[in-house]
Amino acid sequence: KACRIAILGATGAVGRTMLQVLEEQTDWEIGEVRLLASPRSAGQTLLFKGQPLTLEAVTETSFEGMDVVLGAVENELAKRWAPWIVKAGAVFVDNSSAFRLDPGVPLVIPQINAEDIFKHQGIIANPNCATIIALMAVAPIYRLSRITRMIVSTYQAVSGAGAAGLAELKRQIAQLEAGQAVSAEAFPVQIAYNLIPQIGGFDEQGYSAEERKLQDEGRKILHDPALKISCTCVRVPVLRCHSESITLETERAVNLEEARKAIAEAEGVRLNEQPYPTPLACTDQNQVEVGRLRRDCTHEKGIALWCCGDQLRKGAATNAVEIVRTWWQKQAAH
Ligand code: 11C
Repeated sequence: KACRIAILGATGAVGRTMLQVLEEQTDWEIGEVRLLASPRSAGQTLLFKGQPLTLEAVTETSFEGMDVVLGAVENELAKRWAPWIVKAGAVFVDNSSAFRLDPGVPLVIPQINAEDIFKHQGIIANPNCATIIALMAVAPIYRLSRITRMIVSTYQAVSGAGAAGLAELKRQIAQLEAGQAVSAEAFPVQIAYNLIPQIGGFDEQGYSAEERKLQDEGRKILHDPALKISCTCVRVPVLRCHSESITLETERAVNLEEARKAIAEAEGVRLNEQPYPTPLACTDQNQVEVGRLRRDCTHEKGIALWCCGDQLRKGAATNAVEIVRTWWQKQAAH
């Protein structure tokens, strides 16, 4: 049976990437694809397998007849439409952060905790992009020995903030080249030729929302509430692909050769030490690349590494589609 899939928020950076990733699926059957967006975009078309698909304005009946709805909208809209999706009998695979920490909602990276998919009650959450990329890199090591502590610094591309973030970097560069004043709208301050150590608002401890997500979501996905994670999330003037520097401590000492082998053999991850992953080289690929593997010289059970992943693909669309595929293929097997 073919899986009927709607994309809620089909015109955004993540929604468009979801459509592209669906187009690339070959080992399971996708039936009707329905594109849902705001009334402003209704009537426009996007190509799917060479055929134009017309965007429909989302309404309370838009989800009827669908098996799955892929969510690529902000929290408020995800909350607005979730009850209607569930009522229509579709599974909502949501990329917003609205439901991620809800105990009744599985938060899933299929290569790490696929079994959680089957505990869903209508909604499955897709994790934050920086969280997915970090966990894809460290999970192979975690499987060798529990990780007790992680220190993460992220270097996050502007497209993490959607199409508006991309447009802002390009516009500011053009304005600076033309000797014009720049204005900041998508980011708190100028991003062109700059770094911004803030993604989301700060809490009372001084962590930003993005940093909190990495901590809270990482613990939930690994089923390890005691895992200590501290991070600094930084927006960098890169168009696409998040990069992360990670230092971790394991319960038992893991030697580098073991770690390398585990990373090299892990699904969805590529070990790249020739010479190292970069965001440009990892752009538009589904795999997360890991390199710069070395001993942390400050701790006997410590390992340091560097990783890059396309946050629109594995950090968002690819992971969401993999959740659907895992769920659908198991359904089909019964
Ligand atoms: C960014 N990671 O790069 C953010 C965007 O929780 O899904 C994604 C926010 C989220 O700005």
